[in-house]
Amino acid sequence: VQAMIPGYPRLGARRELKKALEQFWSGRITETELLEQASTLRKQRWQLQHQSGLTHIPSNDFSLYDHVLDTIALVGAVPRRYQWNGGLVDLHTYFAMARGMEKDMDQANAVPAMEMTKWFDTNYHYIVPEFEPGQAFHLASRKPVEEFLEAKALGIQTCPVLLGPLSFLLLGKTTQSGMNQLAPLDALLPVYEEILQALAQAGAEWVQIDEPCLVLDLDEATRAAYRSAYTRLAAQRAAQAPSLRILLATYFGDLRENLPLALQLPIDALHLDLVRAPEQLEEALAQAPSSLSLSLGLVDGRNIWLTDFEHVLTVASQAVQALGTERVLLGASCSLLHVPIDAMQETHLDEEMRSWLAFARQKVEEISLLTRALNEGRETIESALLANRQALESRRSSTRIHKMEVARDVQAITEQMAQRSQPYHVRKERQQAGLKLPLLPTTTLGSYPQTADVRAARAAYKSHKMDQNSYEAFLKQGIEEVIRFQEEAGLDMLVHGEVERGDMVEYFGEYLTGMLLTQHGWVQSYGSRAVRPPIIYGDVARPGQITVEWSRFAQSLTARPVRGMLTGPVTIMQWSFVRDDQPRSETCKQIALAIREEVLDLEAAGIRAIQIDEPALREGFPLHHADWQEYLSWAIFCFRLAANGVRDETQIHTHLCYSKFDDIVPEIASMDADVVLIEASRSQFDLLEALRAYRYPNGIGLGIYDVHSPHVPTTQDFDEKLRLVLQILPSEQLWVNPDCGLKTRKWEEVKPALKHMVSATQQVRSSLSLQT
Ligand code: THG
Ligand code: ZN
Repeated sequence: VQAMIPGYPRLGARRELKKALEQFWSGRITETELLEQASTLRKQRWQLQHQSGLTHIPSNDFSLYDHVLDTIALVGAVPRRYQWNGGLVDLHTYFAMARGMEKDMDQANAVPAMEMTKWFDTNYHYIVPEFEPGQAFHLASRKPVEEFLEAKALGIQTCPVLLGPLSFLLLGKTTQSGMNQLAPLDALLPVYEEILQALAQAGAEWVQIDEPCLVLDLDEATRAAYRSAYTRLAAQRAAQAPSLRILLATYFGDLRENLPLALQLPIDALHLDLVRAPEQLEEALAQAPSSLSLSLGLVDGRNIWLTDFEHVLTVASQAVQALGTERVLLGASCSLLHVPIDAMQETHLDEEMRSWLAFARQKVEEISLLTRALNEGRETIESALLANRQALESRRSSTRIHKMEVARDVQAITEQMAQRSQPYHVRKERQQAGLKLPLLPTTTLGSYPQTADVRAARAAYKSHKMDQNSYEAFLKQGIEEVIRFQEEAGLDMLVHGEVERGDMVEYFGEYLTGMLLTQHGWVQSYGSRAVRPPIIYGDVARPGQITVEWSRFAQSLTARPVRGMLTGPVTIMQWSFVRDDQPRSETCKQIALAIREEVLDLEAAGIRAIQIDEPALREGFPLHHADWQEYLSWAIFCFRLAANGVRDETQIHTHLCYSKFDDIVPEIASMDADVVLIEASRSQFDLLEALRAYRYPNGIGLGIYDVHSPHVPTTQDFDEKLRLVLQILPSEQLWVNPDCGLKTRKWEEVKPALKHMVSATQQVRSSLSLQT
């Protein structure tokens, strides 16, 4: 039995890569220095994995930005606008695709970065490849070979990881509508043949080809393309690299009707995610041809809990019995990219809590131990088995996890609690009687620029260098500035600006029981950016008010309505590590009850509109369409449970972003928020059409200011956009707002942009009133 992982985190235990990248981008270190630091990081990863006893050690799983972008560079699929000269893709071109490119210092002439989107149902974002009609490819990077040789020079034989050709195409977009997504396949395969041959020549024995798209619903044409592509690659291998073996990796779900296909592909090993989809093992064992090995993804690559050794050994032993030790690999369910690096760095946790956790380093050790038990007998890891059993037992029976009151409150949830007492049109009038908003009300999403002094003050407060009174005074001043600016800009509904919050999920995690924050538990979000997901370890409850004082203070400063600002239960859960000892739906209900209490306290404090953000609603969607209904039934219920305890007069807003929404308009409607503020900068027209076609009934704020760009739109720009939207949706329904929070923008950009947004709205309002 071989010990494997499909990939390892890249940023480093102290986010060394993030720091090196940001220094390089700001010109403080040279390209050589950046590459040296990256090389040092890779060396550390390999040595650690090697010393722990992994036998299938990945290479090329490292990336300076993103592995899909690496693949774009590998096959030379650089879009024309980056003015690449066609040779090897240099670092300048690589980062231009990732981060955009300035031309002649002229902002208007800048080429924006390539689009980013969510990697399956994770919080990781990849760069979306673009394919044009007649797309040409050629080998334009030697990264996989270089990294393989780099490890080899350290005396470590690695298994290079490539994103497979089908997943690469399926995850991309075509530049011409109607173009077949798989049209470039024939042109692409020769580059894969070339790279496989180069790897074999360099001495690679195994290559891991990732085809995560095999866990999606595929049509017959796509399945046929899988068959023919892998058959072609196998024929070429037989001719040119007969000793090279292919491990085809799938993860994040079950292959379902693609399983027979995957088992019949001419490959040497198939990796299955047996954490997300344990049930597929039985069929795989029964149907695997005798030439195929199975790689058992039994250690959870998406969560941070200690592995249940007995469970893994039981399952893996079945596989060994069926296939023999030679044909079994044991490993993580997916790349460890999605977990933090080392639980031992969390020194603020007590010993017991830490013993429940396994981050990437610990998982590598678990896999090595378990593999040893399979190869050399259980007795060789007896003390580890005992420690594992004790830690699991301490978690199972801990009084820190179960709270009687929470169980009781969840038991008492009724359908009616999730239901507003009146339909939208009745509520709308009652809300308007108090809010007295003009036609096309203007507002912003929640956060305002978080300047260096805000971050410095928060850091000083957290490290006890600033006392509570000074910090609170600082925050109040920040809130007052944001309120005064919004009044001056002429916005109709105000927000307090969220100066007191860092990451929205971390913020709520800090105040809810049953959730714990880490100090170093960073997980890459995109490029150099990372988040620290909280760990939901126990029953979640709200011990006291969280945001109410800040909202009350903000409202006391102005006569205009100030909206309360909360994160929704689905998003808090989705962006945290969740319990594995109860269904996600239960965890979500607990969070929903906690947020509901906060909503009701905001209402009682005189807040007339409350926004409950659910930006992660979409990414939580199951990968198979057939599972959507089950998810939606509890996820949307939890949102409604959090939101719908309020009186008719209280206006509920929600905000959705980071994804495509035109295919879930009915689901959005079933959330029954009075206003949905929705990001539509990417496929605005499709979304508008979908909303119109469905006759979406409630208020809609379509983001008409793209906050992800430094560009400041003019009044004219906003005016044109608004009039376009008004051709499709009725003005009585529309709000005017940016498409996301303003946290990462600069005040110099935000101030003129919002003023232009308001003046364009005023122009449009007066021309509308002239027409009637
Ligand atoms: N919070 C969480 N997940 C998210 C987002 C979020 N996922 C989607 C999207 N927003 C990802 N976007 C970002 C944007 C910026 C950063 C991270 C994710 C970021 N992080 C800082 C960094 O890496 O330097 C660290 C932040 C900090 O110091 O707290 O800039 O908003 N959970
Ligand atoms: Zn947003």
